[in-house]
Amino acid sequence: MNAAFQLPEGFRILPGCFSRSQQESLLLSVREGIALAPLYRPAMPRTGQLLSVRMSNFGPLGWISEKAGYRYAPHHPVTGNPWPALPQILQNLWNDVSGWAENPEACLINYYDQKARLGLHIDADENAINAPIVSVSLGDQALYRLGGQMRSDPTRSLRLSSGDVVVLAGTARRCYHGVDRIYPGTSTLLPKGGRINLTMRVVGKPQSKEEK
Ligand code: MD3
Ligand code: FE
Repeated sequence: MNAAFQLPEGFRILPGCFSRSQQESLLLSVREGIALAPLYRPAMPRTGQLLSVRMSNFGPLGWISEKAGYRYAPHHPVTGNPWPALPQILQNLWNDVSGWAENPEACLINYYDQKARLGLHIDADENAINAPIVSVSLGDQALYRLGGQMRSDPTRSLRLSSGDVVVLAGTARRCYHGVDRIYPGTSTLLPKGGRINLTMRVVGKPQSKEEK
């Protein structure tokens, strides 16, 4: 089925990058973060329909979705407080695997319960479109789908497990991707099940209207 699909240039998966004990300490940091910046369900632009994935962020900027549109914002949309700082363990991962000199400004926390999904999309709200994205999976396995730069391009499905890290650089950074399903009961990391994905991104300065 995937015979014709080549992984895009710049796609790198590091299976089992985090050991169980590292996953546990990362989870503690995530819990501290979401105690300050609770997970919330973002609304889709225009329709206001709620996403099934719940979200929060670490770092100076957070990715938020509202009826008015998607954007990076310095404050939690519900509490109005600044996002908690990026945990050192994630900064260390960025330093080890990104190959990028600038620090990530945003780390999106996605929480998937057993029914949550994320439709096929491109991450295009960052100005720093050449900076890589680094993502970590925790908890239940996910069926992750990766396509090409056009929605109609063929796609390939991969299973992501707890502790896996994915680095998206080069062409891969601009490819369609999504999460088709969660496999309940495939990890013991989260006592109530589900999956957490952490995605670090450089946002970069907004371009002026003239530059666009
Ligand atoms: C491939 N999250 O938050 S992470 C997202 O598992 C998002 O929660 C998914 O897509 C998740 O935007 C996938 C891995 C990932 C992140 C960005 C990508 C894969 C990507 C950008 C381009 C291509
Ligand atoms: Fe994405």
